[in-house]
Amino acid sequence: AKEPVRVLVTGAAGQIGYALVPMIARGVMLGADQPVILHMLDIPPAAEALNGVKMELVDAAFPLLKGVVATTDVVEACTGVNIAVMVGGFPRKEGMERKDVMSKNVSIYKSQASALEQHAAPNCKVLVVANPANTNALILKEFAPSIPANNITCLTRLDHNRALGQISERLNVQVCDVKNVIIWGNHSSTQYPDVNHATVKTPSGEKPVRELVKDDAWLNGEFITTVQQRGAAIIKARKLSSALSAASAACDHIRDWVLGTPEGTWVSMGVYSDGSYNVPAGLIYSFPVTCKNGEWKIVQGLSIDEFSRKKLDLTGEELSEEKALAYSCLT
Ligand code: NAX
Repeated sequence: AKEPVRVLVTGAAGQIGYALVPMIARGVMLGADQPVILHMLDIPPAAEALNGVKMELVDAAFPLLKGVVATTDVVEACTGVNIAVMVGGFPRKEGMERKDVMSKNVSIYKSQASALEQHAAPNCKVLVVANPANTNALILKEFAPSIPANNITCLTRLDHNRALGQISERLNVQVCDVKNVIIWGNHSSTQYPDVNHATVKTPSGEKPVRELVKDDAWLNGEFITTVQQRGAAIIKARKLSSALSAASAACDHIRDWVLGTPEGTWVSMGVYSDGSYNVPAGLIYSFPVTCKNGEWKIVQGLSIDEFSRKKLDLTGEELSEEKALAYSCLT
């Protein structure tokens, strides 16, 4: 039998946490043959609710779940973890300045970075979900210098999956037959959902999405804004932000990273930029990646037209500004 993997979920008493922990305990994230020990962290005001989640995990009698640590102590939470999914953060409240929200998250991610660096298992893989996801991940990277930069990522897989979903609905095809969309840049409304290399599996082979949709105005307009604004549309409908889709995307992100992407398929991940596609180095930016043996690699050599170039640059500029704002909070 396999040794259990320790998975940390911060903000585990929250909405996404509540959807995510049962998925992990059922093997959705790491596979149906991989035992797990869940480490759940939240803050003292949520301690009682967190304990309730722990009770439900016990009550669910998940065969793969070999233990549960539920704590408000960040060191206890981080000790020995192999995977860390960072969902906890400070949400933007009405009337708050952007800088104040950034400042709260910078201080959270700075201290959690140190705890992970000192107490996590070697080679721990980190996924930041909490917003501003890219910049929180960058702060985490800066304050955990002994964790390899390539081990620190942020979630744009939800945006990627939303793009697949929109194409599948538009063409009335199965979502599993659509692949290789790309989310470039920030997990924010400046993200660029790109279908220029996306394909659909048809009875007569793989066909480009553009050739099948036959409506560039839609693909360059409404499609992009629908994906960019989908989070807001969910809030409007549910009066709560996306939770089950975010949890599912977090599982997809870690599963593909650890177990690999299928041959010929790429996914989107927010990763530490090396200057590929002339994106400024030193940002956590969403790229198309393939994964193998637990490592991601940016897909190289894709053609970028003028329309796309502008959009890649715009979302990169926003990330550079966020980075500057985050650094200004440190002093
Ligand atoms: P909730 O407010 O329901 O849950 C957040 C939880 O984090 C709360 O239980 C809170 O007590 C806890 N928390 C706060 N500070 C903490 C700290 N220092 N350490 C540990 N826990 C802490 O929010 P939820 O709807 O679950 O969303 C969580 C985060 O995901 C938010 O930042 C949200 O903006 C972000 N999202 C990111 C997405 C992405 O694709 N990257 C999509 C979904 C989601 O909007």
